Amino acid sequence: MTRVRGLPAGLALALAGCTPIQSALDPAGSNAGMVFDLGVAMTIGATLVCVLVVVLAWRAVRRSRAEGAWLASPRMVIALGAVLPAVVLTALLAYGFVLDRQLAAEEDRAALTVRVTGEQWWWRVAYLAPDGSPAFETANEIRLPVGQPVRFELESADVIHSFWVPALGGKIDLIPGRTNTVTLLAEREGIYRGQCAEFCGTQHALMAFMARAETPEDFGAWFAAEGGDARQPETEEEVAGHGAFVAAGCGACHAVRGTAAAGTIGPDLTHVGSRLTIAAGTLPNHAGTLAAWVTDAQAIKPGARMPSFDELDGPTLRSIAVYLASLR
Ligand code: HEC
Ligand SMILES: [Cu+2]
Repeated sequence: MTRVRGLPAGLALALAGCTPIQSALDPAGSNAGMVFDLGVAMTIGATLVCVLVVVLAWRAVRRSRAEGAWLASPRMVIALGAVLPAVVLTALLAYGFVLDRQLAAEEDRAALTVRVTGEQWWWRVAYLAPDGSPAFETANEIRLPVGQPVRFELESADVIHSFWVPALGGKIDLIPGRTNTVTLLAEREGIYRGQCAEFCGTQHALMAFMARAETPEDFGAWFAAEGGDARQPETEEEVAGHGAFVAAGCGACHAVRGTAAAGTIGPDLTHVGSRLTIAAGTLPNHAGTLAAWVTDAQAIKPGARMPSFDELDGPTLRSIAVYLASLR
């Protein structure tokens, strides 16, 4: 596919801000590439029309009334007021149709389906088996194989959210009671940040996720491991942490496959230790931040649907964090 690369570097930088992992101006996939191309075409078209209008207006005020009469002639009014907009808009519409057809063709090739459910304020992620039943569940992170289109089924558990990974594709709303779909094809390995793009409540800004595009081999290995049960606690501290996890009642809301914890209110924690971030992109993921989150979730993300467990003593909290971090 051809791609327009005409954007001046300074402008691109100014628009891209400082986070290259979340930029629609640095497309890493075909869907994002089409959105980018359409954006460039519209920017160029709008600039040309704008220049034309400014030049004509300038000439009209510079000339005397008699000399400028040609601008107000019926022929000019029809040409600039009706014909030009019709031509420009029709061309854009046709271009949009072509892009739409290309996207639809990609959906037909998708072999893998991922169901993403927006929740206040995190992402439930289920990889589906070929028969459409969930093969396994995870949260707040999506992995996809480079070069293979992946179909996303987008749903919401509560209010309207919007699924957007700028480097991989356009935004699609997650609407309660309906399933929207989008197909994304990552063409470049990398870690791309996604963000809820529709205000969905107080913690909307802290509703992000990571999309990791990997080689098909790495993806296959991850897929096989992620579908399996949780790693058993081994060290003394991990065993204590698992005990404290059970005692504190975390399993009422969280599932850890292979253990008695089978809650479905919060994110699946079976392999939480292998994720890059916790609490939907709010904190990096390590034992320290896990401990902070468990003891003080309400300070870190006020209103989140998880209580702060500030009654846990230091060693207990630490053991829970070490246990969670070991769930790779
Ligand atoms: C009342 C239900 C509930 C209970 C009880 C609960 N959690 Fe949570 N937990 C949640 C919800 C909901 C989230 C998602 C919050 C968000 O990001 O907005 C969450 C998020 C998390 C995360 C981050 C997961 C991720 O993928 O980013 C961890 C880790 C976690 N909880 C651990 C625990 C531990 C440990 C306990 C017990 C001490 C516990 N939770 C008890 C509901 C609960
Ligand atoms: Cu949201």
